[in-house]
Amino acid sequence: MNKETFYITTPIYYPSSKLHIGHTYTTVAADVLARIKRAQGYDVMFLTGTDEHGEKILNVAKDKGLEPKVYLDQIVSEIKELWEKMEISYDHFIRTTDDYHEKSVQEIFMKLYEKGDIYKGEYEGLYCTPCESFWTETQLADGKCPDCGRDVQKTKEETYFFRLSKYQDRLLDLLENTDFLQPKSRVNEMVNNFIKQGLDDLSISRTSFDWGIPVPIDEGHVIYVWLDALSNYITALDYPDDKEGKYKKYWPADVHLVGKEIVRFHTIIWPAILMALDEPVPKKVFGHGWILLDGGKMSKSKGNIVDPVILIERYGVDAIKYFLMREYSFGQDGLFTNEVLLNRLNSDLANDLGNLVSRTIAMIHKYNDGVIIKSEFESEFDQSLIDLAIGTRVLVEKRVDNLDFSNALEEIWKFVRRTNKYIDETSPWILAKDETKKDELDNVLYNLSESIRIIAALISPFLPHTSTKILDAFGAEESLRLWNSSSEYGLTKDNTKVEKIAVLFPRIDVAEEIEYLGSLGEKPEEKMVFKEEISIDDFAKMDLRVADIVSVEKHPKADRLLVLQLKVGNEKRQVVSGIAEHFKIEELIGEKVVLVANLKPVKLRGVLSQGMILAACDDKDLKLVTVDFESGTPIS
Ligand code: ME8
Repeated sequence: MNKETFYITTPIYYPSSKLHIGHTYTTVAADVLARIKRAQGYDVMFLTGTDEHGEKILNVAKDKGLEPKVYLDQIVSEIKELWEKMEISYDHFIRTTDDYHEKSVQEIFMKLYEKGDIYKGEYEGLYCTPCESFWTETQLADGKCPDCGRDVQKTKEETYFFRLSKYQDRLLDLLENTDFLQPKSRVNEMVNNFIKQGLDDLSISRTSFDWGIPVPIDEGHVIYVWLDALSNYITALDYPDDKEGKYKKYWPADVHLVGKEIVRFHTIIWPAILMALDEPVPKKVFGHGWILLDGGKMSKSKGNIVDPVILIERYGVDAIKYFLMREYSFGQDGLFTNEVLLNRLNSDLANDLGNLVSRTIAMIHKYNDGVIIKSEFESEFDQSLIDLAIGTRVLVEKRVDNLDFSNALEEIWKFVRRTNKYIDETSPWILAKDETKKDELDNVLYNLSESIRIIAALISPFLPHTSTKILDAFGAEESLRLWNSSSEYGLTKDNTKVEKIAVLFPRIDVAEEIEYLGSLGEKPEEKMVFKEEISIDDFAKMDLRVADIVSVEKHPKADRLLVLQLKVGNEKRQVVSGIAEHFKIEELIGEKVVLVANLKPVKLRGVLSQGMILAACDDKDLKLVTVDFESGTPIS
């Protein structure tokens, strides 16, 4: 029997610079969903990739002095490395510069053209290059791009148009009367701000640059990035040729995961293109919220990004995946701070899960020589634990089907906390003191082990490593690791050996760690440039003395200079110094300064200077080096 299919996609990201934790967020969510669906027995197709055409990419490559493809190959391999580090289980990675994609997009263009849904005209409008988006005057926010807040350019050029307006009624029906767009709260914006305002036909080609897929019938035009980009979801399945039947098998997609700022493209333009191609629209588009930094969206161009590589290297992949999926409600925006991250890791991973596992393993070793023993005993606390053990899987699945990852994990953690409570309720350390209660103790340790096995199986799509470590430690056979076995109680066999393991998630000292993380954000120090080395003998030639400033006058010819009268022991010295702009005369009198006493006397603008005094200065400030010591004292 053919398995039921599940097709899930992330946006294809712009490789205009390194990806950040925001991109990681969408991709981890897609990965978790893909892993759960595979575990449930679906034939999953999980697609991600990169969106490589357009003016923005061209400009970045130009700035670096590279051919676009050379630049892109480099950065795309970094992106793939990131996904490897994050253990993203994608089935296919599409690049819009792949030959098969370019060819298919041209075929899509021709299908639409031949149908009469693409026609040539002239476009006049406002264009935001960083967002690759056209706007009308009314859509601007204070005259700027409503998405990124930057300037837009008036653009007038010959262009091919897609008859978006023709699909207005069908789009309205799709958005208002189906579950196509999730969360539902985003429907109003699309309907009221875009569709009901009246949809204009869409410019889908550009002539002002050539980094794009050429319009097959018109050499001077390249296909506008969004038609190119959105088509990836079907060209990756070999549409339109479909020689291997992938398109037939997986399309329509079960869900496109996207950030909220590109919901418009995915729920208006994309379904309209598919309608024009007479193809089914995706089953669902989910527009998730943004991870914000200090109230603003993280953005590559603003430079305020959180580097996922730094985080996973320090805390581990599982911890970061857990944090992203648990901390934020998928449909809503959420704030990222180091403190939020560290507190979450401490409370849920180090305390709740980590402690449960380490306490249980320690007790099994201390009281039962590292062996789980099945017992006939039943305690009054067992049933509620077992009910939750059996019931949690279905609750998790329901949450995941609604893309509510945070509450899916919360369902598992309710069970984790319940299991911890079971330890307190049954107090195995007290049972262990009474030989007649051995059966009761075995029962407690068995229930703890079996609960932990189920927890480990349930977390496997979210924290694959941690899951494996725990299941290995508890000697779980393959069949006891399966997703479905996470709702079957009592599978752990009598006499199963339990191994000791290292701490799963060490507790973090939040204050210390925040200081450390803060220091990572600082600019690396520029290397100091020192003067040429001198020997100790060279230095010994200098005669440095403490000197009292007795009186001060302005230099008669130079505003910058002051003429200082100094007392050095019994001697008097006159020094001309360039410190006039930093001090008032009266501030200097009485200061005990350091004089280079054996400097060859010179005349500065006609006034004799017998030595110099030492000062420290940067761009803004200057301070005299002072020493509270008897005048004339040598300094060495
Ligand atoms: O828009 N919080 O690419 P892109 C949460 N190429 N998610 C975030 C985020 C944040 N702070 N920042 C980015 C494009 N994302 C187009 C897509 S699809 C046919 C073409 C995630 O590199 C989120 O998924 O700007 C968002 O939609 C996507 O990255 C934007 O990636």
